[in-house]
Amino acid sequence: MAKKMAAERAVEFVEDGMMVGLGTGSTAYWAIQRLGERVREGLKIQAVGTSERTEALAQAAQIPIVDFSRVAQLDVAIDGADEVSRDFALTKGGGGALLREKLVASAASRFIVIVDDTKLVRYLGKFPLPVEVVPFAWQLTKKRVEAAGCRSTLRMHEDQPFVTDNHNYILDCDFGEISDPASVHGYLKALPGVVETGLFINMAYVVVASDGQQVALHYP
Ligand code: ABF
Repeated sequence: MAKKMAAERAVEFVEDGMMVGLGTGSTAYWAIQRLGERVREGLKIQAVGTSERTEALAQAAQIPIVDFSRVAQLDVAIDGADEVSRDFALTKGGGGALLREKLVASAASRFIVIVDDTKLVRYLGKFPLPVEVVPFAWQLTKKRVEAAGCRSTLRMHEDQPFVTDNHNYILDCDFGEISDPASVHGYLKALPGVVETGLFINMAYVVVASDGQQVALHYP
């Protein structure tokens, strides 16, 4: 399976003594499973998770988890993505963990994104862009976000607003094609009430796998 192949290729970058950031999602799941196998074979690593679920999966795989507050630098972070554009910009946050994922990615010497080829797009935007906002005055923030040229929807869970691990809300924003992710990100981040966007720009080594073959892409 392509996701598993991409994940196992990414785990090859992990060496003894490393501090590893672990992401969320079904592709990152395979990276955690493979890392757990290597830990049981003797690999000595420590890891930080980007969500409570990730930490639980890592502990079940016997990967030693440490609190991020005790970590200054990560050697490698491995995570999935919702979309990867031709110039390796990413949309992330479909799982609602984008803030912690971006903090972990930014702390890593090498941030490796693992996807199957269904995630590759010419331009970002087919997947609605997740934007994390504080609950206070979120409706005002929503109006300002939409002035950037999108239709946005408050992410719900059952019949309540979805609440992130950081006690914030998520607006899922449909911009159509995002040809200039950096300017969209910059505009949104400057808005009061916006905590983070799911745009990850010029951060990632991207490992793409498709059934039957495997391609490792690096950002330019
Ligand atoms: C995390 O997992 C999120 O940023 C992203 O939304 C999701 C991708 O999940 P999957 O690998 O299951 O497609 O990386």
